[in-house]
Amino acid sequence: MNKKLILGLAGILVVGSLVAVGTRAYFSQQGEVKSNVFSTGTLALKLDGAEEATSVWDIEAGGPGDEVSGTVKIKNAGNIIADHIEITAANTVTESDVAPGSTADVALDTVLEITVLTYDGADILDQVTDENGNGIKDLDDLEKIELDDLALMDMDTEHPLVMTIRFEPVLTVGEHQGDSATTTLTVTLNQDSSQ
Ligand SMILES: [Ca+2]
Ligand SMILES: [Ca+2]
Ligand SMILES: [Ca+2]
Ligand SMILES: [Ca+2]
Repeated sequence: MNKKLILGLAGILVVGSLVAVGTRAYFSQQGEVKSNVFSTGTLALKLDGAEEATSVWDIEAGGPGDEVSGTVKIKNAGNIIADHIEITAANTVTESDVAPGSTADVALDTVLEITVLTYDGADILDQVTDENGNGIKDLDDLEKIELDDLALMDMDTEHPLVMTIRFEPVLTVGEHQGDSATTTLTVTLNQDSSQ
């Protein structure tokens, strides 16, 4: 196997912003994590809306069957007690401009299988369903669902989200050579269980 799949993005950008929730009485706040590969970083959210820092993840590359994994730590860094977080994902796939990778029949995010997904050490992979019907739980499925009810009830304590992604060895083929994918995770911190 000399196929080389080079992944594209260098870092995570954590953006703090207060989310307007209309007539709702409760605060929520979102932070954005950008990377196609995880490594350790901390996403500090505050229900009072103050901005937080940026942390950077390393680039990794892989070929069919290879796995990459990492952790992002999420904490309530504010002074208002929260209840839980929700996480959504959005992917950007960039096609290679040289053959065979320039073929774009099957998007790269559909062959990047999620093999491990835990929050605070508990398996939450059950929340990801095979939305695109290709037989595996992948990053494309992740952007079609929402992870919800992930408890975050304490202050200033880091809660690790761990994800391992595998270049699914049968589905990852020549047309994915040189393609890249970027996944943006948006984490929303909610004050109340009804949110
Ligand atoms: Ca391609
Ligand atoms: Ca799938
Ligand atoms: Ca997709
Ligand atoms: Ca919720």
